[in-house]
Amino acid sequence: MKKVLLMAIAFLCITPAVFGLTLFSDDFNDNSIDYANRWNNYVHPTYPSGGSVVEQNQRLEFTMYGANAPRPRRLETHSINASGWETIDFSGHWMIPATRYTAEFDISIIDANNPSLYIVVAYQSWGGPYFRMTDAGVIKEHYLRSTPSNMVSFSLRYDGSTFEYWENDILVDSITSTTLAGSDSFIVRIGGWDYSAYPNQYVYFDDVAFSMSAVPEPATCILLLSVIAGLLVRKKM
Ligand SMILES: [Ca+2]
Ligand SMILES: [Ca+2]
Repeated sequence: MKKVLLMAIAFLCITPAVFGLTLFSDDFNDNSIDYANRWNNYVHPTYPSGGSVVEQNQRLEFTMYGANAPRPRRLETHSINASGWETIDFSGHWMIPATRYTAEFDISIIDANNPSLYIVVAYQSWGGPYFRMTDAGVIKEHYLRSTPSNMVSFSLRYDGSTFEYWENDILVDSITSTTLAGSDSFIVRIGGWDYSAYPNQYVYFDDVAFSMSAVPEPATCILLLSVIAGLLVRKKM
């Protein structure tokens, strides 16, 4: 029995299996935003909030109103510890029911310990709509692209060198970036802002999750192997 276990661990150590771990998730199903364990209101240092965010219809619904000033409305996750990650992934569903006036809808992955390190995936309504990817404040992608007017799945994936944006299981765009390569805890900020005189832009989110994959540390393998080997030797003695 222990020999089988030993061989299994040895096999895993020789061909390290990547394992996935969900570190954060929210289905937004109970019609109450979970500020206690999951979310904080994001307060922009310069601009006041405009609009509202509510959990209803089993999803998270942002309504934004700029009133002729840039007014953001966003939530951000509590800090997510992802020590030892090989890849990270923020996935979920979102939709922007109508693009009009002057607004943006975005998802940011931010280093929880250094907020100047972040990557943003955004749609903007004006002059387009446009799709955009920003790396620590530098625009790396910016082109015309229709917004998802019905719920689509999304996935923001990062392996320390390439950051990908997927929609409905299709790779939309990717950038090379090492901005977050050294980060081990993250905040995800979602929502958007409006800068028009007209009321009500909307963006809805559902079933979001932050996960990481990792490979077992070689040290862990050696430790496990030596423990099992020790047990085998003791049994023979
Ligand atoms: Ca809830
Ligand atoms: Ca839901």
